[in-house]
Amino acid sequence: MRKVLIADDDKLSRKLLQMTLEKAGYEVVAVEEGAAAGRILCEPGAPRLALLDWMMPGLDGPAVIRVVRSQEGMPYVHMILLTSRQSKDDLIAGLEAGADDYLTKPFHPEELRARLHTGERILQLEDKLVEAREEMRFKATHDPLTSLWNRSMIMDILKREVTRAGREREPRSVAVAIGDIDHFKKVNDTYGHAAGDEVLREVASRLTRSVRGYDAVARYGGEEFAILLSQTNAHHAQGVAEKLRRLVETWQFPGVPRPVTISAGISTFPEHGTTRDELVKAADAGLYAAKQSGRNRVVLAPMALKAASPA
Ligand code: GH3
Ligand code: MG
Ligand code: MG
Repeated sequence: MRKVLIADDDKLSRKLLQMTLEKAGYEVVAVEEGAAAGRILCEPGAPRLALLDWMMPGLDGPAVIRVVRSQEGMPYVHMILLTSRQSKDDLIAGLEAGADDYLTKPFHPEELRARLHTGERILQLEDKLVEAREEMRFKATHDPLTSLWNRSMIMDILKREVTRAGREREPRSVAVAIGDIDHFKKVNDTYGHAAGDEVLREVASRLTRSVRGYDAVARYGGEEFAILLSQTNAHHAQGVAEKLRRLVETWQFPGVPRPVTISAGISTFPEHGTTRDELVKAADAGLYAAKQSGRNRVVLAPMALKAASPA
């Protein structure tokens, strides 16, 4: 049922409003002062429609509106001021406080219902807009096939994490792992692209399930994955990557008779570099070495890389 909040200190007017709205099918929450209205409208699951009397003891209508509008991250509330004031200056002040609409008392029941319908239409549009924005945000930061973070997002996350780790008095270690499916082209060529896609999805889901909630897993390229392990040293990162490698190796993908394997390279902050790009480059070098030495293995980036890179 649609919920609406009424705030009016005048008992008769409040009862009249309540009756009219209940008759029109609304669930009514009625309060007699502004502070209660402000509190209720800021609670989770609050009514998204509100009729606020202008003049109330304590917080008046415009003050309630200001309180509600100052909250961030809340669903939009459509607020209508009830006023016996007729002066244009007053109305302008009310709208400037953030009111969406106003009704003059004594109200006309049909007009009241029509105004609330307008409010509901606006809320529906607002919800659609928020949904579309969320969807766009998801699409901009995630890979469509696996729903993992995409490359640009993991690059942002890595940069943020490395910068943060570098600021600490006692530098925290951060590990970066880059994994690549071995001979993936053959999987596609032999079993078809759809089977290849399934393998990518399953590898993605295994990687996600094997790390902690505050680690980040991304699809870094076609069949490449990047993992950020926060507060993780080289020894621990190697253990995690090794576990992931085995998890993939031992999985029998339906429709893919031969085992699917991954190779991975690992680098750690601050040992292999103090910037994101140095760490990515080092992890890539580890991956290259893993491929060169026979695949299906995890290789910690050579330390020589840092010594060789310009300061
Ligand atoms: P290596 O062990 O050296 O990594 O060999 P590889 O065959 O895995 O590497 P290569 O780079 O030669 O081939 C990668 C393949 O990944 C080629 C490309 O068609 C496939 N690929 C990339 N993205 C997708 C995708 O979204 N779906 C599927 N099915 N295949 C993909
Ligand atoms: Mg590959
Ligand atoms: Mg590759």
